[in-house]
Amino acid sequence: MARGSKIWLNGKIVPAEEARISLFTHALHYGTGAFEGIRAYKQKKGGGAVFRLVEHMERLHESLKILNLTVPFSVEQLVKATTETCKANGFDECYIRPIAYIGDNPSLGVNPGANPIVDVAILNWEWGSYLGDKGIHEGARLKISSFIRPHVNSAMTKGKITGQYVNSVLAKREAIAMGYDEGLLLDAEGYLTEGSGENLFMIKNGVVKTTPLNSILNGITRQTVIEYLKHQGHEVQGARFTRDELWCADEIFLTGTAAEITPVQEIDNRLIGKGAKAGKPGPITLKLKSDYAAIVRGDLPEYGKNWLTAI
Ligand code: PPE
Repeated sequence: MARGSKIWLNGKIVPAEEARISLFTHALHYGTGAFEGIRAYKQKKGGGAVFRLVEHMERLHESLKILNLTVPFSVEQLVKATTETCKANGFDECYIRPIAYIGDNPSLGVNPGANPIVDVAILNWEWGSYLGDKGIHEGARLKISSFIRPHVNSAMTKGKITGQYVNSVLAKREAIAMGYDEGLLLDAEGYLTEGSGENLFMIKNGVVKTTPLNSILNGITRQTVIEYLKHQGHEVQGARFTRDELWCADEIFLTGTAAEITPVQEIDNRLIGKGAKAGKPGPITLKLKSDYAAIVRGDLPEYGKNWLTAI
């Protein structure tokens, strides 16, 4: 995966090897940062564009508000910085990682003081299928994780906060070590929440359900998919469900910027779907997957007129 040779750091584009940070960085010790994951795509009409860039930068601002940190750059400045960074790296299509964190702060300790130093960087790299090429085409194999999504008063679920991702790393590595592609986390009461880095949808008898917002990240891909499915005439419910309801679904898919639309083949050694179709991506998932690929490339203009920011 090629990395961009340039990084945007606190307002300037610099060579990646010069963008170095101190071991006294508060966020390294305590996870006091927030980040985003964004994708840019080559457009049908030529050139590249960033998908839902404004919404991602607004969520970054909200994550920093949750951390009670002051962001030194406006959403508009960050939007401009992102397209400039992609341009500087010569990428039409790439993954984009903005990150804002408490830097080399005068006081290193849990208490960062009244006005901690917040540094902001934007990185680019090329990133293929998040759950592997087999996962994106044939469907991913998932396992209910032994790790749970922390209680809503322990993890601030609306924030994409760096320190909180330790839980995701544990769940992901456990799933991989057990031979699966991804782990699904339950909440403290035993209901499904999401994957280590994706939101979760299930379809049964034509009704689409996705886990409610209480304990999940409010995924931007999830919002896109809900809007798309409603527009296609599907009923979409934000509803809690258990693992046994999930096992018996007709179709399951994961959504996320990195994961895009990834069909699910199997959960806990049970193939999803019935009869000859068991373990194969279902019709709603397949159409969504190809339409999503078209939407992000500006090839289905009836969706999201303002979702693409040209590079
Ligand atoms: N839940 C979690 C926990 C999550 O990390 C993501 C994104 C989502 C849901 C989907 O959100 P959205 O991208 O807005 O649709 N995960 C990002 C990071 C993945 C990583 O390994 O790092 C991503 O997809 O970019």
